Formats: sequence, structure tokens, C-alpha cells
Amino acid sequence: MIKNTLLPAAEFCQRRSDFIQQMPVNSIAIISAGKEVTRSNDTEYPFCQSKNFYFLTGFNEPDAILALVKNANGQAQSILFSREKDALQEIWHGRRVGQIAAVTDYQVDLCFSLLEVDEQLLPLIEGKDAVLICQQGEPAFEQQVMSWLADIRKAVRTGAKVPKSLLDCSDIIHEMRLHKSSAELNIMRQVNVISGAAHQRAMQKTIAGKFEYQIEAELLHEFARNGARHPAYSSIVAGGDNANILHYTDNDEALNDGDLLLIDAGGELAGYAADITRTFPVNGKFSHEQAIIYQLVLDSQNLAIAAIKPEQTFAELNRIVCNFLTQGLYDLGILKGDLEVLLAQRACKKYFIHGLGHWLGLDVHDVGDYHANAQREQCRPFAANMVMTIEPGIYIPLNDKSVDEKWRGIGVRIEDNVAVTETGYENLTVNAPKTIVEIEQLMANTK
Ligand SMILES: [Mn+2]
Repeated sequence: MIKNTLLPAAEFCQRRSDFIQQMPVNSIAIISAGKEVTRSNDTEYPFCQSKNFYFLTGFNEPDAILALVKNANGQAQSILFSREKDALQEIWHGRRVGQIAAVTDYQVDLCFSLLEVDEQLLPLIEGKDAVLICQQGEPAFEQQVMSWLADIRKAVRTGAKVPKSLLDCSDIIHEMRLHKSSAELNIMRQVNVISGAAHQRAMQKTIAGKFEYQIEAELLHEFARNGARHPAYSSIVAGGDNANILHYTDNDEALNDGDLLLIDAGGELAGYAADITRTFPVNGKFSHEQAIIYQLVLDSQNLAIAAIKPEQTFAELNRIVCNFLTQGLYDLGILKGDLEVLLAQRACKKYFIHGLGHWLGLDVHDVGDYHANAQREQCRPFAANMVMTIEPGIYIPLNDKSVDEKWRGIGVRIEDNVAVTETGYENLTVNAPKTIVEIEQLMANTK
């Protein structure tokens, strides 16, 4: 359990009060922490807190429950339920915050042991008009809440009043998470710098003959030694044709002289993710064809980033990138046919097979509505303090017989993390080398 020192308790307090403002009067929100997940037998995966719960508490222990109460008169209360102090458990498994420190350090109004949850929570639920929970992805906790409601229902003949509605409050929290505070932006800047340094280190340590997982080890080393102990997601370290497998995480093959290496990796700091992709030559020097495809992807990315500002949309950025990549692939003879038709069909999607970007924050694919329309275009107007990735790519698999052999096996993705500002954008990804010159120079200087 690492106490979060990067975000002050006051920020979490403010979030709870902003959330409570949006609750109906005479309701209770019940938000559950994450559970430990068994890896094998009696060992667990590293614990990852439920991000909605973390967003509202900063509290990093499993099994806890947050109850936010808004009474009929508008009065509010934050109540945490957490594991009780237990000398023996703590000797075996680690320290616990306990109920006293939870109140002082996390600034909730009250904290009870989980052993008291039925006794304390049922009277708070009883008599409310609505119960709010995060339904998305938490069916087991929803069952728990249903069973509490059933317990109250058993007492209706003695006057118990059962809440009439069970509401999903995921959207309220997700909207709050989409708009970053200045403290959150600061952490996201920091984790981007840490992750950029990891990409630099990966470039410096790459030589033909090493295995992909050895480069992964360099990334993890650089994350952890700078305070981002865990990666935000499983690192993709994909040499040669492996780059054409979008979510390749086997990372177990040898790197070959003459191939590109695609790395999609970011650290997690105070719960916040970086999500950076770089593609560079294993031997430190782009081949002619690799350089052409790389520059095309890079130019398209720069075009998209330069167009970011309030009111801009992913749909429009997609249009800009698709037009540019389609034209470029046509000029290279990789796309053949009538240019107008190819542009209208967005023919580049044959080789640019994923979306242009996504929201970024506590989750790497962060929450927040995209306002997708019937054509699946993401039309949500950007606003200041939203953070997103911009990650165009071109993937030409080795077995694609429709293109000249010289292009086959090239897979390039370039991904930066960008915050919307009042007047434009701020690229948070400031130290991961990106131009061909920068990459070749860095790699030449370390050989
Ligand atoms: Mn991404």
C-alpha cells in the first residue's frame, strides 16, 4: 500500500463534494474498491485499485467501500469502510491504514471496519429514494447491493422504506475524470517524462540479437527507478513483423538487424497512465523504405496534433489523417486506383487499422463519452484540460502480396499524449525522440 503523496487529500475531498452535488437529494452512492486477483495458488497479481473508487478517495487498499450520503435536506457525508488493523495479517501481508488514519489522512467524515458494513450501511440506505452504484464491470458488487436492498425489504412490514431506484453513476464519475485538474495535468506531465526517458533508454539498449523482453526490462527499470513502479499496461515490444500484431505482448523473439522495433509502453504514476509509442530501427539506421513509411506516419501525426484545440473533434482529426495517409500511400504506389475514389473510401484504413486516439488518464483507454454518431464518428468537441493520445500507424504485414516486396514487414506507430489548452494544445510527450534525425543520432551516440 503506497500512500499517494502527489495529489493532496483536499483534491479528493473536492471531487467527492463535486460528485455529491450531482447526486439526487435523499440518495446514497456506494462505490467499491478493487479486489485482489489470484495469479496462481496463493499468490496475487500486483493490486490495482478500482479507478473510480481511487478517483473519489485516493485510498489504495482492496475490498474497501465508499458511501456518499446526500440527505433530503442536502446535507452530505462521506463514509469509508475498510479492513481493520490486524497485527498478524499485517506481519504477513503488509500494513493497513485502519479506521483512525483513514479519517485523518483521507479526510472522510467517518470510517468503519468492513466487519461493521451491514450494521452501519443498511440504516443509511433505508429511507433513501435512490441508490447509486457503478454498474459497469462490477456485477459482483451489484449483487451485494441487491442483497442489502433485499435485507431492507424484509423489514417493510415494520415500516422500512426501500429505495425505489437503483441508478448507475458511472457517467457522472467518468465525466469528472475526463476533465483534468491542474494537479492531475502535473502528474501526467511527470509520468510522460518518465516514460519518455524509458523510450530513450530502450533505443540506447537495443542491438540485434537481444530479445524483445530484454528491452522490456529496460523500460520497466527506467519506469520504476523514477517512481512509476508499475507500467500502466503490458508493454508492447514488437520487432519486425510482430509490429503488425496490434496488441503483441509475447515479447519473446530475438531482434533482427534490418528490422524496425515498435515499442508501445508507458508508466503509471499516482494512478495516472502515460501511453507512448515509438518505432525505430534495431541497428540504429532506417532503411530507405522504412524511412519513407516512418516519415509519412510522423507527418500525419504532426498534422493531427497541430489541429488540436477546443471544439475540435476526433472525427475531424481522423479526416485530416486519413486524407493525408491515403494520398501518401497512393503516391508510393502502395494504394492503387483512382485517387478520388481512394480518398472517399478512406483507403488508408487497409493499413491504418485502428483508431487515431483515445482519452487518457487514470485508465490508459480512459473513460468519458466520445459522442459517437451512427457512422461511428467521434464527434465530441474537445475542451481545455482533456487529455488524449494521437497515434497514427501504418502496418504492412510480411504476407501482404498486394504490395511490392520492399514494403512488406514494415509496421510503424507513433503515439504522443496531448492535453487540450484554452487556445490549442500542449504535447505532454516532450522527451521521447521522434524525428528520424533525433532517433539515429541518439542510437549512433550510444553504440
Ligand atoms: Mn494508445
